[in-house]
Amino acid sequence: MDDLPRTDLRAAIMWHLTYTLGKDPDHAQLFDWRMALSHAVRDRIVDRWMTATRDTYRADAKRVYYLSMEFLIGRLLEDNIVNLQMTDQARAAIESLGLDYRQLLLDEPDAALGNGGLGRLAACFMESLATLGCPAYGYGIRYEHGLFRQSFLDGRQQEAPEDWLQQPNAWEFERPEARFTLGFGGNILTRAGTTRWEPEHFVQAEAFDTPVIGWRGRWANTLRLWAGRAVNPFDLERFNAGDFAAAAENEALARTISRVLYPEDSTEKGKYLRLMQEYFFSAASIRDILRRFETAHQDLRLLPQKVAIQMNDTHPAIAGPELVRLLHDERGLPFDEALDIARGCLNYTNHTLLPEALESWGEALFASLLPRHLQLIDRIDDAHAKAHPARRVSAHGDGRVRMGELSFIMSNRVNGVAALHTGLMKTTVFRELNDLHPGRIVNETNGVTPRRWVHSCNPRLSALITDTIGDGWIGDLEKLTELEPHIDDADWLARFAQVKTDNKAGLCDWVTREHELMLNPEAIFDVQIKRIHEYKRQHLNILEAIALWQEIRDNPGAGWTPRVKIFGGKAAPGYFFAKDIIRLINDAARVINADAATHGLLQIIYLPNYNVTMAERLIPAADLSEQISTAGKEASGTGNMKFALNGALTIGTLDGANVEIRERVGKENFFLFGMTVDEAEARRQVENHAAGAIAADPRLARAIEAIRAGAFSPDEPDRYAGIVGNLTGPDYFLVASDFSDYWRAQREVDQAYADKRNWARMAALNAARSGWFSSDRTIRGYMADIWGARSLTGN
Ligand code: KOT
Repeated sequence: MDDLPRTDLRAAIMWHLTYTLGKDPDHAQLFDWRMALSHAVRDRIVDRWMTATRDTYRADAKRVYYLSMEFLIGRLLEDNIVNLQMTDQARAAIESLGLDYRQLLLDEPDAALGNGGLGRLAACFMESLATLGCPAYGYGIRYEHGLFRQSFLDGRQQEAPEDWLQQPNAWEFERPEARFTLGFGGNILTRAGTTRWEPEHFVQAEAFDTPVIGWRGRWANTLRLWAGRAVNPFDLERFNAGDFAAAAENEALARTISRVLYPEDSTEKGKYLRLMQEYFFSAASIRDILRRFETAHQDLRLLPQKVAIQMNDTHPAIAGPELVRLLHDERGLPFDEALDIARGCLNYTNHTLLPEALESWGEALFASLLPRHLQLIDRIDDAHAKAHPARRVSAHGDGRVRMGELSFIMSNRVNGVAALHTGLMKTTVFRELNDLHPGRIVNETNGVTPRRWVHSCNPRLSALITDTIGDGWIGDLEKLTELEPHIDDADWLARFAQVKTDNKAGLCDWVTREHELMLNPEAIFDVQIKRIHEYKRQHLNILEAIALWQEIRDNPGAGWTPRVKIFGGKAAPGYFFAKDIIRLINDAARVINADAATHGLLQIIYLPNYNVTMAERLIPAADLSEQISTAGKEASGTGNMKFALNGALTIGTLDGANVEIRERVGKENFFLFGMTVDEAEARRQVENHAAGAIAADPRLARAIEAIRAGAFSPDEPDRYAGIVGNLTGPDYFLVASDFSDYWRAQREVDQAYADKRNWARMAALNAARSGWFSSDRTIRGYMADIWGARSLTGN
């Protein structure tokens, strides 16, 4: 076998095609070439990865452990090539082999190991941690099936299983030796003053490692995902007795633990398997963390100096009691000391204040799966009550185990993800606990990685920025402010506007190819892409579209600014109201797109199966970013940041990070509408607030009436009785009450867009002033305020 070529990428690709894939170039498919390139790229990561691990051991540096049920990483090949700064080399090598580079990149399946913002944030954080040279591990679950694939049948969402692991994953290293056996159920035995848990069922967690390389390839960390495996995978006795299915039953059961990602977002389903998943990955991770610590240290009291654990929402909250259990029951430390040590390591990020999304478990279910942990939670509660006798806040009570309270009590720091959200945490859900522990809650406003969300996804904009201010912005996004002086240069601004025009043309081509629809490239590209949820108010958007359609029909010659409304996003399969919203958008799109009277002035398209790759396509081509949640309900949003960075203007409420985006880009460059948090709260107290709003706005009344009368569902006129009933009745999310102001802001958008030059100016100011929303800045904040971690690369 020829030696593996180390420097010539083309030769390395050929080598891997032959020796890793076992393929003759004459018979290789796109898949084979993509795998060969991926392996060649991976080789270039591995040395740096091992060096980083060795450096961390040598420096005995504090390590950060990011525990997350979701890592929505998308595709990795381009990310890795970009961060190794091998783009030109890789393109040249692939083209010299007669292949199309873009097409090859797009052959990779999205790793959809997440639902939405929470999982994508974890992915951006992994990239920024590596960029900053902070020693860190991501811990999660290696779901065999990521988020379901969405299609539409007669406008209705259909769900099909996603199967990214059907083909081999080039990036991961299986670690059969890195396994932990985890127990469930069983009994608690107390003997000679010591208590031990004797579980009844066991599964193994097997590690799969993916290296994550930072910008310019200076540092690489590990994403370690756990897969469920049986302790005794095969029962020979049953097999020999002829019961072949039963012989493999153990393995099948164990594997179900890491089989599917729960397609829930901001709703909590009390699923037994879900709690098993949470314990499975948290407990395996905690054992791995302790094992690594104990290879270098004997004194467990040093743990908080060497280990910072971040719990991404409450899904890993059981890590707290598990760590206490390992320190107290298994290592013999006194309970109070075990608790102090655990609390010194743990931190918790809250991502939502929606009551239905705050995790809690019935105590019977909890006790049946984790009996010892329930006892320990009671002791944790007792210790907390003893320290704060005046007030009683507990994790376990009234027959439930509340993971938010548990996480708070077990954490050194608790953080929100945008300034407004952090403030609301202190005054609402965690008011009592905040009073007891002033200073524990801190804010770390979210951010996004500029490598993926500007440089890779928007190559035209990236080239213009680099041509203008050099490439330092990619690793230091606040440098984008250096663009500001150029905005007054008419030629520069024309180039900036041309980037958007070209990106829109590219999107039009793709939509024509994939969806056989011609979009008007002159129109405002108005984009709302995110999970479908009442609080995100996609129904407010479609109501405005319907009202606009009616108004254009009334008065076709009124000089309307053409619009293309683009929707993307999945609904949780059991969230029927959200699925109705999807169907309504599709039904309305069908009727409106077919109307000759509004043709070219208003188009609506709902793109199926929204995912990370689709976001990378849509965001660079957007003119208008829809961030229209009811004030107080969107913890932060991160799509809002991606749009602003790519030169889209926001139409939005004072919610989540919108508030901070508006402060930074300037209020004259942001289309604000809607009630504030306080106004919304007051409005809900007004009797018949929705009916009042509808009576006061004939446009809104007419749009709702069209839906009610079946204008978009003539074959089933009462199809949207649920939506109409809600909008005219309880309307908790205040769609009706915010409609008039939304309409007003949308007409301001129309007017502003008509002045092309000024629109480009506003868009450029959005891009130039949004550099603060880099996840590098966010991670620096976590390192300084929460983890006490330092960079080993001097970043
Ligand atoms: C889902 C279930 C339970 C608890 C929280 C969630 C959740 C919250 N999933 N995604 N989020 C979003 O997290 C993002 C990152 O912080 C935020 O930008 C966004 O506002 C949250 O909705």
